[in-house]
Amino acid sequence: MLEITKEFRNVLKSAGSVAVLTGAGISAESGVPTFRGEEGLWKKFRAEELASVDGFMSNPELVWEWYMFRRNIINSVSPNPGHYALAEMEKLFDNFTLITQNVDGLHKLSGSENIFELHGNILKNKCFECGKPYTEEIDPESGEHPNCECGGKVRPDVVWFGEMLPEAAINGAFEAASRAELFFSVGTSALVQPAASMPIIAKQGGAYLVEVNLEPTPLTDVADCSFLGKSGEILPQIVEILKSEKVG
Ligand code: BV8
Ligand code: ZN
Repeated sequence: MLEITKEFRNVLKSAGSVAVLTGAGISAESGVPTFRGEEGLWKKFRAEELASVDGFMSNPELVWEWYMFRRNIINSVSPNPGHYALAEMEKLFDNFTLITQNVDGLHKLSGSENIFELHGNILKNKCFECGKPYTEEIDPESGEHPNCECGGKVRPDVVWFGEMLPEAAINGAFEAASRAELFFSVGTSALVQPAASMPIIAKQGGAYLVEVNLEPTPLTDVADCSFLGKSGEILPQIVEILKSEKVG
């Protein structure tokens, strides 16, 4: 069973408002490639090159191919125990906010409710020009890249590098981070901004900061406690301890 400090145990017991930031690592055990792991490369291209306006404008076919490749994976995977643990955790606190960098929709699928998707949703499309959602089916095999009725190019409804994050999501996430008494950073290399500043804002606001990640990150030294390991194994154990404290 996971060993936790007395201090963390007390925070678990007493925390009113809790926020969690997740990254690609929480979906890794579901089979979704992360960005910086060895799978971070796709046909020798880096995510930063493909998930960008320049990348799409210079080679829409290649970028569409990458998104279709990822959509096929995401349509074939399921949430893992790490996702389900966060959905259960949400029910155990009065005030719980899930902030995700992931675009795979697995948190919603696993039952989490109060979610801010900072970087959009890979399964949705929109018009590059007018931003209108594009709801027609796009056949991945067709190699076609439809245009919106306004003539704009249709693109995946995700936030690319250099693009602003959705206002509602970013404002809601910053607000939840600043008033959190307990903040978890799970499965993220804590490099991409502005998401990576959320744990820092929480800490500056007095939150107890917990990291759950497979490897050390820039947050590890800042965190009040850091669990190095798989989120699918660690989070369920934290929830078990939380449940025993709530009952106790
Ligand atoms: C913005 C959606 C500004 C798309 C994504 C220099 C040049 C250009 C830009 C910048 C620059 N410096 C800073 C920037 C800003 C830039 C940025 O931060 N760049 C980084 C690379 C330095 N940010 C932006 O551009 C953002 N926009 O700043 O706008 C602006 C201001 C005014 C006006 C206009 C604009 C937009 C960023 C959003 C980009 N979109 N995704 C898509 O998915 O296709 S980012 C994408 O990468 C993900 O969404 C995610 O956020 C990020 C990857 O990070 P992680 O999730 O952390 O994944 P990673 O693989 O890195 O790490 C996984 C971790 O999990 C690892 O540590 C691993 O050890 C761990 N792990 C693995 N398995 C497990 C595990 N942990 C636990 N259990 C396991 N089983
Ligand atoms: Zn349009």
